[in-house]
Amino acid sequence: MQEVIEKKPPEGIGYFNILLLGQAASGKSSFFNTISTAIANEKRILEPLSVLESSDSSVTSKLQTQPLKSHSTGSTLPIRIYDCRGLHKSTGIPTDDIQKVVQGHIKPGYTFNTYETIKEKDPFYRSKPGLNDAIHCLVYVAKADNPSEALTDESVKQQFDKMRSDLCKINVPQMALINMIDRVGQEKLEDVFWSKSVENVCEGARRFLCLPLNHILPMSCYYNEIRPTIVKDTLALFNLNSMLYSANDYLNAKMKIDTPEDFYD
Ligand SMILES: Nc1nc2c(ncn2[C@@H]2O[C@H](COP(=O)(O)OP(=O)(O)OP(=O)(O)O)[C@@H](O)[C@H]2O)c(=O)[nH]1
Ligand SMILES: [Mg+2]
Repeated sequence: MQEVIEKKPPEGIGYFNILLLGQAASGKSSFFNTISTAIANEKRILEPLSVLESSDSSVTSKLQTQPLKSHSTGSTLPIRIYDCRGLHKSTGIPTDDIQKVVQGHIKPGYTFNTYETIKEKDPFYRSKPGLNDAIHCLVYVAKADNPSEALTDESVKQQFDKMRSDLCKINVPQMALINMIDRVGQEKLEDVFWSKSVENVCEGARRFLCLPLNHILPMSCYYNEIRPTIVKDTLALFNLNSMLYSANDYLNAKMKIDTPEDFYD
């Protein structure tokens, strides 16, 4: 908690921008709510974003975020976690729009249209985005019991592959949140980093997504609890902290912080 609360982006950047992307009903909005709960630390579960029972198409249709307020400091943290519509063959986001969100062209509040990309005259279109508007860490959210469920359709698979290769070109850090690990294995959640079944799932996701293992984050969100638990709060904060480290490294590299001016001469 302390590390999360104290992290600040480099000077000139207002917020760490993190984008949650993934299959419908993988728990993107639930992760946001779990993070809000852990940071607020008010001994109750907060639900700023809507979560509904599993469905094929996305409940979330907008690019949305909410301020994350710390109870202990009383202030809003410099973190924007963007939640958006999932990848899905008939109701997902156009690949171009994902690219535009990452570049900072799309403002929060925009409702995605599966069939066409955002128009430049749209009030939610930002024509000249800066680093402050762009995404600094992209997080794929997948279900632990079936991480590649969304990609069984060829058109979604193509979209995903295109998006991955575009993102690799601009070096935005990519991570995967393997959610619903409560559905795999019998171990208690506090044993998540010792669990063989969780390791197997993360290893499978690593191979499938071609990401380093320390970029694969096992998670279980609040879904049936009445009160927050220390284990879920801690896991959520631990995962958020990993995202913030990546975002911070990316910003430092982009802004050439710690790079002497003559270094590349
Ligand atoms: N068992 C379990 N269920 C979860 C977990 N996280 C979310 N859920 C449930 O999964 C369902 C979908 O969660 P959402 O947070 O709405 O998923 P989403 O990715 O935002 O979905 P869309 O907005 O529709 O794309 C809800 O019924 C949640 O309660 C988890 O860690 N474990
Ligand atoms: Mg949602």
